[in-house]
Amino acid sequence: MSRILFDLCGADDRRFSPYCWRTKMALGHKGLDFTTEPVRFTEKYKLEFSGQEKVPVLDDGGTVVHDSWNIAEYLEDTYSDAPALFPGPEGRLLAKQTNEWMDGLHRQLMTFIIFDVYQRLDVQDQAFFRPTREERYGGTLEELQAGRDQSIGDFRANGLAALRAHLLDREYICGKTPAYGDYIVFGSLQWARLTSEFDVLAPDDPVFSWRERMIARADEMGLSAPA
Ligand SMILES: N[C@@H](CCC(=O)N[C@@H](CS)C(=O)NCC(=O)O)C(=O)O
Repeated sequence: MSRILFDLCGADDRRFSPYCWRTKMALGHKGLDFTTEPVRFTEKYKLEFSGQEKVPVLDDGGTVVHDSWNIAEYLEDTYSDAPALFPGPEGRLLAKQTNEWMDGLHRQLMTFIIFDVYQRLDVQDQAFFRPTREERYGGTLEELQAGRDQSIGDFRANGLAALRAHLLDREYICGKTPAYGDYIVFGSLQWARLTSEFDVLAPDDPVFSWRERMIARADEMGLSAPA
């Protein structure tokens, strides 16, 4: 059976979408083989069969699911004998809460790397990205990113405070071993790591050490991606 993940693609075939990373880690966790189909921002025709315009889209032997959260639920319910993405009685609810929390941090995270992301795109995608993102975020890409030296301190101290506190007495967000809650947050930090040399994490932060463990986890699952 073929299993294809439609995955955002930048210049030099760089795969950095935070949401696609959530799905890749979820597929790896379940031990499911897959291939990827690269999709540029300007290649939305490749997604027409899914009835919408965003990645990730999973074509699982003809079953088509889009949106990273929907895909995680689909995988959990369809491959229930494989390791759980949402372990424990309230696991799904807690992961959904993490999903909403992380999506809430995306706007700020994006402003730290927005011009770097642009520079990682092919020319035709740059022409799509600049006007759409400048309208959405209310400034030029250069201006938005230039503010990062002032705002990173607040993000590290306050934006990540709940996550840091949670990691003080556990190795992973989901407990002793990583699961989908970890993959949600990792997807976003991986996005920043793969697009920008600016590290959004301080090296002495427990969140930094957790990210190191998650990079090792991705390596173990055959999903290595050099920064
Ligand atoms: N809530 C969606 C968000 C998906 C999303 O925003 N994907 C971006 C790539 S990271 C996309 O396809 N953007 C296309 C566009 O902006 O036109 C999910 O969790 O999958």
